[in-house]
Amino acid sequence: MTSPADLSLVDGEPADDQLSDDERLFDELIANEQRIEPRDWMPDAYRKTLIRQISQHAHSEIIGMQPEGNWITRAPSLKRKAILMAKVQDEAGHGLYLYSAAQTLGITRDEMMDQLISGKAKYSSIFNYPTPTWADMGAIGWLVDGAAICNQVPLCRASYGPYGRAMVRVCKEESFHQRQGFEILLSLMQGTDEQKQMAQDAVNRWYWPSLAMFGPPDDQSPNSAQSMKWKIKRFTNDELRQRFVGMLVPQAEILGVTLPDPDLRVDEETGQYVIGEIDWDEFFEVLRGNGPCNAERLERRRTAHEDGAWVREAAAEYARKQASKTKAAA
Ligand code: BYC
Repeated sequence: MTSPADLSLVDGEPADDQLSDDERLFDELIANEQRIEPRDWMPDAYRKTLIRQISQHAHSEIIGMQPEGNWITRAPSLKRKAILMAKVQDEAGHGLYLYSAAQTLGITRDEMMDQLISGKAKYSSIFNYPTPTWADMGAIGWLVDGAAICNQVPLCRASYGPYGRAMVRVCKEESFHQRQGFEILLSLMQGTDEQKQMAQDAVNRWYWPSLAMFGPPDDQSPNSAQSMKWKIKRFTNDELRQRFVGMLVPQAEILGVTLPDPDLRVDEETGQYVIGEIDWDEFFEVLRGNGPCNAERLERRRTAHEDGAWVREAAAEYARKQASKTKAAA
C-alpha cells in the first residue's frame, strides 16, 4: 500500500511540510551559501559523500608525492632539488589537512589508511603514470597542478566548512607548484634540441591523463548532480575540463609546446574549445587498478606505512605518558 509519505514525494524529494527542523535548517544554510560545520546536523548521504571525496582527495595528495619524490635525488641542481623537496612536502601537508577535515565527519585516520593500503580506496588516476625524465617534473607542475587548481579553486566555496577552508591554503600552494612546473618547461624549451624534445615528450604523455583527471564525462558522472545540489561541487567535470583547456592554450604558446590534440579547436558559435576524444577505457582501467604504476604506488605506500609503525607507537606511548603525568598532577 502507498503511504502518505510516498504520495508526497516529488522527484524523490520529501515535500517541505515533511522535513524535520534539522533538515529545513540544513537546506536553508545551503541555499543561503552558509557553511555546514562539523557539529551541525547533516543528512547521512551528505556526510558519506564528503568522507568519500575528502578521503580520496587526501589519498591523492599522499600517493601524489611518489611520482615527484622519484626525482628528488636526481634533480639537476641544488636549487631545483630544494624547490622539488618543498613541493613534495607541501603535498604531504595537503594530505594531512584533508585527513583532518575528513576526521571531523566521524571517520578515523586509521580507517582511511586501511582503505588506502588495502587498495579499497580510490585516489586520483593521474598518479598511476611514470616519471621517466626530469621534464616530467615540469609537466606535472604545469598540467597536473594546473588541473588541480582549476578543480580546487571552486572547492574553496564547498558548503562543508573544514573542506572549503583547507582548500584556501592548498590552492595558494598549488599555484606556486603550477608556476614552478611552467618554469621548468620554459627553461627546457629555451635549451638544446634534446631538452626541447624532452619537454614536448613529457607534455605529450601528461596532457590526456590530466584532462581525464577531472573525472568522467557529465553523462557518466553519478555523483555530480547531488554534489552540485549540496554545493560541494560548483561546476561539473566537463565544465572544469573546458575551463582548463582554455587556460592551457595561451600558456602552451608562450612555452612553445604543442598540445597533442589535432582536433582541438574553438567552436565559432559558442566560443568554447572543442577537444578530441579522451580515452575513457584507459581511465576506467586505471581506476580498476590496472594503470602503469598502480601496483608500485600502493606497494610503496604500504612499505612506508609499515616502516613508520615505530614512530606511531612512540608517539602514542609519549601521549599516554603525558596524559598520565597530567592526571597525577591534577
Ligand atoms: N581518479 O561521479 P564522479 C594534487 C571516480 S591531488 C580516480 O564524477 P565526483 C596533487 C569518483 O571518485 C588532487 N577516481 O565523482 C598531488 C567516483 O568513484 P566513487 C586530487 C576518479 O566525486 C600531488 C567515480 O569516478 N584532486 O593536486 O563527483 C602532486 C565517478 O566520478 C577520478 C581531488 O581529489 C579520478 N581522476 O567527482 C601534484 C579533487 N575522477 O567514489 C598534485 C577532489 C572520478 O563513486 N575531488 N573518479 O567510487 C573532486 O573534485 C571529485 O571527487 C572529482 C570526481 C572531480 C575527482
